[in-house]
Amino acid sequence: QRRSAHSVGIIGAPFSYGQKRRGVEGGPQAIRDAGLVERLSGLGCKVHDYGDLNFTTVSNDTPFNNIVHHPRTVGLANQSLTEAVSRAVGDGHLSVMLGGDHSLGIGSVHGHAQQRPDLCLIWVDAHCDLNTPLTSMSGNLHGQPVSFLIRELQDKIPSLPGFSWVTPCISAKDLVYIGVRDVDPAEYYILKNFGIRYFSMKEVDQLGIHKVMERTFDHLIGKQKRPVHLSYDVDAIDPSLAPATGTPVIGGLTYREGMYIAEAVQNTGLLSAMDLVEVNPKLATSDAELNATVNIAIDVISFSLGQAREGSHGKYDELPTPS
Ligand code: HAR
Ligand code: MN
Ligand code: MN
Ligand code: MN
Repeated sequence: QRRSAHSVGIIGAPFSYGQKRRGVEGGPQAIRDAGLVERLSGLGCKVHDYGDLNFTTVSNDTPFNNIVHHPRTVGLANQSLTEAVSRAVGDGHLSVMLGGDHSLGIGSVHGHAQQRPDLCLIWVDAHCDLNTPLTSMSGNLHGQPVSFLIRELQDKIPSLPGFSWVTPCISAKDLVYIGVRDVDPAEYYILKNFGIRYFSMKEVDQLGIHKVMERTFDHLIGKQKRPVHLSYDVDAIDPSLAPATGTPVIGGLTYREGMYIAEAVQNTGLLSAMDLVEVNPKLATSDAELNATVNIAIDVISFSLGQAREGSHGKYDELPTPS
């Protein structure tokens, strides 16, 4: 079957204040330089590049509770991202947000939900990013974005400076994690007590990635079709394959598992927005490490948008005949 070509809106989000390692703000540039737009055009996508957002660093951005770093700067960045994603989806594009650190998940999902309030969320990550500002041990907001998004959790979320605009936009049942293998105690408590569906690397081993995706879709879109938001943290992939990232965790997805997830999401026909985050070019110790990580990022996006390992239709309706 011929896939209908996607109209894709690319939003660069060069932002790093959701964690402490500078360099991840270089992700969008590195991913563009390696030829993202050309790859997507080659797939038949119509690409509109919105360029990079201009983020402001708020001065005197003192930590919340002496722990949570840069709350105003992170809040403001996500506020402008939410507008950008909402505009892209409103313009009729499939929104592709290039991070930047994963605190940007707040604005991306929130902006998507402005246009598609019935969306569901697939979070592919070594981490759950589910700490609240009161449970975070690192103080890094990239370990907390999902806690701001879940309705049932809101009476546990303190008001953070810079975050007054944030409204939760999904329920616990609208979310599935894939690939997790580094879960903090408070995150585990939330997973269990709020009934959040998750497939850790243990389940990937136990079930295989095919059944993991089958169960993911049964849970999220088994009863009724609705828009899918795919938030893909490159650290979900094993660090031997994608080393240039800030919080690598051994024992991750293989290349084939990582791409299978993307292909399976594409095959639902319901993908409406995605994020590719946590590529940090400065943490590559060689050109080979940088290229490997950036190429995997581009592959994840391409497979999510219609590239297929089995090949795909497009160029040939009929074979050339010798005259
Ligand atoms: N759970 C830890 C924390 O709260 C580590 C989070 C790391 N997060 C990311 N994004 N790299 O997934 O800080
Ligand atoms: Mn993450
Ligand atoms: Mn992660
Ligand atoms: Mn099957």
